Amino acid sequence: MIERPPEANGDLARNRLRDSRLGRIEWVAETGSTNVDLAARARDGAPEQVLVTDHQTAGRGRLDRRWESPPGAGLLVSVLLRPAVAADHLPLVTLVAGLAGVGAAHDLGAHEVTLSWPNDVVVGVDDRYRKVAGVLAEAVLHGEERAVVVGMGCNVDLPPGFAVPRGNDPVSLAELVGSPPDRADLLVAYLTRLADGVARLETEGSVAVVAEARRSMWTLGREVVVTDGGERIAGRAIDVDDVGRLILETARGRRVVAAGDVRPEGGTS
Ligand code: BT5
Repeated sequence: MIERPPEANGDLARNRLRDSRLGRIEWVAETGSTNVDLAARARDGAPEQVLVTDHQTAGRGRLDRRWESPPGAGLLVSVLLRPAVAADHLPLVTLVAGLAGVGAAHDLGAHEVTLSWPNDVVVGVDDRYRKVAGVLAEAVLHGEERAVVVGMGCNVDLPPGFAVPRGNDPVSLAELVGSPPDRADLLVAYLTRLADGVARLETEGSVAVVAEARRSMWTLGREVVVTDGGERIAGRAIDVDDVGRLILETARGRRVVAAGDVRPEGGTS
């Protein structure tokens, strides 16, 4: 559903986030990928800003996967951040953004939404999950400068029968709350939480982010399989460490995982 023209959605969000560090917002009808667009701007030295679109023709997931979303069916947003954090804390931006996505879904009434480490916003169904949103954070190094472009695709109102590859089971906020939320409201909720989360990361380090991740993570306490490149690690997810890595208890002892895809043991979702 397209609530209003993109410029009007952009005006609405800009007005409501006038005093935020993320108040520089542009909402366009269509582009290839908002992450690619903002990465190019970051390399040109652009300041912190937000790009939203109704439709992407080449939406990206991690590892060159695709993010699919029919026009108007999702919130497709990228944020160019220049966080004042140490390089080893940059991966925490993925968690901060995922938690902002979870919080924004709660703000709009989808209280069952949670985080699947490291980048999926999900709803647990028995031992599986359905994917509401995905986060893609990419570092951009240019000269001495460093930026992060963090993109989120969130399913707002998917058409019946919408399916994606790789065994992911999409679900939309409309299905969870009974009617499609306004994407400008969702954007404002998300950016408000993202700006807060990044500010906390800058001022307090990882403590608050990790504490929130421990509270809101679907993954913790579950038997999971993590695939990272060719490696497959099975174990119980027991914690996240102070740089956001997942700690697994495996048959061969503890393993600390920095990246990868997490699936429930024996599951495909
Ligand atoms: C992600 O990757 O989940 C990150 C997605 C980030 C998308 C945003 S949209 C705005 C910004 N601009 C971009 O170009 N990208 C970002 P990953 O964990 O690799 O998951 C990708 C997988 O999710 C795909 O292989 C599909 O299985 C599944 N998928 C694709 N579209 C989906 C959808 N609408 N809902 C649920 N799952 C989906």
